[in-house]
Amino acid sequence: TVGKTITCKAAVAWEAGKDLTIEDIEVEAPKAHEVRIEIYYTGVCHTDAYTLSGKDPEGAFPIVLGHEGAGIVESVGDDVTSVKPGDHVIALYTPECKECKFCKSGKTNLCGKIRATQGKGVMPDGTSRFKCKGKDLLHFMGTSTFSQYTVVADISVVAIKDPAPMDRTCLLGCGITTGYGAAVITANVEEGSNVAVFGAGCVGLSVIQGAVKNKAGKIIVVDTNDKKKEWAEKFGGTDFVNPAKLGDQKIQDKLVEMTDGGCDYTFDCTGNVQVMRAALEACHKGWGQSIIIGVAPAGAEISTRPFQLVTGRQWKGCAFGGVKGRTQLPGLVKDYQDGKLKVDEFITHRQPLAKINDAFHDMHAGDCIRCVVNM
Ligand code: NAD
Ligand code: AHE
Ligand code: ZN
Repeated sequence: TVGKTITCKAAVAWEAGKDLTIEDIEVEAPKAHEVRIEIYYTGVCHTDAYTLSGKDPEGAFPIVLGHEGAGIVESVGDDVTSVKPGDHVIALYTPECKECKFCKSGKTNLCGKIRATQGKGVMPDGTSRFKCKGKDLLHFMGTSTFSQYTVVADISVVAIKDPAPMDRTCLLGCGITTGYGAAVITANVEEGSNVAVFGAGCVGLSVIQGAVKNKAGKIIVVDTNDKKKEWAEKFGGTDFVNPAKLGDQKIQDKLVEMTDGGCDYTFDCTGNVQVMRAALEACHKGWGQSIIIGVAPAGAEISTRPFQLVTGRQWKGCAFGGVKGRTQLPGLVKDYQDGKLKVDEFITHRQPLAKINDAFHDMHAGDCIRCVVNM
């Protein structure tokens, strides 16, 4: 059966560095193993701004951005068994096919099944489901949540069986899950261990939340914006350091001093490669681990003296916190509903779709943790 094309509003990024424009776009019906979702709410993540800026080596235009969305399944293509029309869902930019080498490894949440086409901005069959003014628009991160309707692969969506407020749970589609998972799954922070979190945006504050859950000892939050001190404390940070106010002392030296030899776990939630270096060098000799979460611009590279690794510090990284979306995300929604996971606290701004550019401006103003866009 072939469904109908839907015409709806979407925020289109026509070219790098320009504001999005609200357009009427045509969204084709889902093909086999595809799902069409009516998006109700989407968050705006720093990564959307990063790709829009032109600094993402995979970024191409015109494109429908957005990857932090919740909605309701409108229709499904042939052979879709995991979700059905009417299901409340969260879109997954890290899909989970449960069959590929990656999914079966038990070592990673990265799924290999559709990564190549996802990176090119097309559906797994190599084509787009979006059209505007006669032109194809690219998909983004397999999700494209800045559209009232989007089409995703069936492995890129998870149903949330217990109804939960989508205007909040959308944030579990990226920022909150990423930071929380990085602490609880990727690092698996141990009780009493000392943690440093660089960058107290949605991702960094979620790392704090995960470190608190795992009963970390010190949770030192490092941010160049003093306004983040209060935010860090609200989420359970025990100390706050503004690295711009240390005079001649390097931030890594300050952290080593504060933790009797270095941190057990550090997290980069800034995307700045100098910060990544400091985070690695702030680790304890012999065992300290530094987890890279931030996304760096094309051409940027990390460096440190190899001696840092020879002497037992480890560099790691993760996408989506190491969380397997279809298997583990419903559990995080349940934790939220049971009052065990903070979500509402991250929402500082709300905008209607027509004002989505304001959500990007809010983000750059430095007093926004997350802006949720009502589609
Ligand atoms: P954000 O902009 O809300 O937060 C970044 C914070 O870092 C801000 O508070 C800022 O003041 C602080 N900061 C900037 N420069 C700093 C410096 N030199 N030292 C200390 N602090 C500094 O961003 P976010 O949405 O929380 O995302 C954080 C990063 O994580 C981004 O790079 C984003 O692209 C990336 N990200 C990665 C994943 C993943 O799966 N790996 C998922 C989501 C986001
Ligand atoms: N396309 C960029 C990298 C962007 C990137 O690392 N994205 C993260 C998610 S950020 C969410 O806010 C990710 O999922 N990475 C793993 C993957 O497979 O893309 C580049 O440098 O090419
Ligand atoms: Zn994101």
